[in-house]
Amino acid sequence: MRSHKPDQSGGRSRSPVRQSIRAVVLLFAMVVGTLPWAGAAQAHGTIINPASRAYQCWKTWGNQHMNPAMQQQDPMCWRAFQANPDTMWNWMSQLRDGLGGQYQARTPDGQLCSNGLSRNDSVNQPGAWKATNVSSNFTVQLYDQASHGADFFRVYITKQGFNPSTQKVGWGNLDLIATTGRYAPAQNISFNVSASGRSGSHVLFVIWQASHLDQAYMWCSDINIT
Ligand SMILES: [Cu+2]
Repeated sequence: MRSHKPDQSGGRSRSPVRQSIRAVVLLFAMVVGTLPWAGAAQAHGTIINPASRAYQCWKTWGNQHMNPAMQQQDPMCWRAFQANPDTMWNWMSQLRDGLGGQYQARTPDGQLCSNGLSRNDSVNQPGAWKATNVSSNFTVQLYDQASHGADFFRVYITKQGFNPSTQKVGWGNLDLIATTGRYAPAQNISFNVSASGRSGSHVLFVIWQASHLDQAYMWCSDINIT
C-alpha cells in the first residue's frame, strides 16, 4: 500500500501517467538545451564585408562543416571548427559588456581578433586566412540582427609589412584609419574607409561600440588590397 502522507502538491496522490509526462517534458527541455543552434537565437552582429574571420568561415563552410576537403582548401577555417565550432555558429556574438572604452588596456596583444574571448582564440592565430579583395577605398558593412545602433566604429589596418600568415595582431601593428560618428539603429550600416599607401595582404580591425548599452565588439577581417 502507498503511504497517504500528503505530498507537496497539496495532498493528491501523483498518478504514474502524470509523472511520466513530466519526465518526458524534462527530457525534451534538456535535449533542446544542448542543441548547437540554441545559442544562435541571440541577436547581435558582425562585419560581413570584408567578412570577419568567423563569419567568413561560417558563410563558406557552415552548411558543410564536416567536409574533409576543408582541411586542405581552407586550413584556418578547419582549425577554427576543430577548436570550437561555436565561434562560427555564434559569429554574431563576439562581444564584451562594460569595457568602459578601455579597449586597449583590456585587450592584450595577440587577442584582438577574438575580442579577448578565449572561446574564440582560433581567430587570433596567424595563417592562410581567406581574404577579401578590396581596392584602396572600400566600404565596410556591419550586419546587426538586433539593430543596436552605433556610438561609433573605430577602424584600424595593419602597417605595411605586417604578415598575417605569421603574425598575431597586436596594437603596435595597427594604424587607426577611421573613427565614425553615431549611427541610428538599423540592421545594415556601412561606411567608407581608405587604405591608401598600402597593398597586398592586410588585416582590417574594427571596433563597434553599440548604443543600446556599453557593449563592445571587435573583429579582424582579412583583406587583399589590389
Ligand atoms: Cu546584441
